[in-house]
Amino acid sequence: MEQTLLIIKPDATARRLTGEILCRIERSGFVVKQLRLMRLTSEMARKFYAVHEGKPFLDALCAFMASGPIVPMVLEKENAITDLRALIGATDPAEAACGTLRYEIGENVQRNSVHASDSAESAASEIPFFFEQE
Ligand code: IDP
Ligand code: MG
Repeated sequence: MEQTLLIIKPDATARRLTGEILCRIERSGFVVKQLRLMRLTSEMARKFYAVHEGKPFLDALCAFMASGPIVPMVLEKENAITDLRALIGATDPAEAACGTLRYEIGENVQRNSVHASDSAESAASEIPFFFEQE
């Protein structure tokens, strides 16, 4: 069994899509192992997105991530990391495949509704950012 981190971003909590996203995730075979509702400061967002230091979109991304409630969660499933990336779709909702979460509910390349770890290394550092070891 593999674990990965999903975050429901502020654009989705603001539109009250948390339940719909959770429903899609559970129907796709993921087990919710840990979950919380919280707010980030932009400083915390900057630490979380340290890999993007120097990118032109980073300041706006951190302000957006601090603009409202987020729902980070640990999900478990076989091949959880790859399968969750497939379920959420491409970063830009305009380029995301039909049927993916970002295609269906993402607003634009920044306000794309969800974050998911992109590798085993990312999951291993992103899960402890939000959750104690179970
Ligand atoms: P990912 O979330 O699909 O892994 P990354 O390239 O890791 O995409 O970017 C992290 C987040 O930064 C994206 O989910 C999105 O919110 C934001 N972002 C990425 N590229 C752009 C851009 O070109 N303009 C504005 N925001 C962006
Ligand atoms: Mg990424």
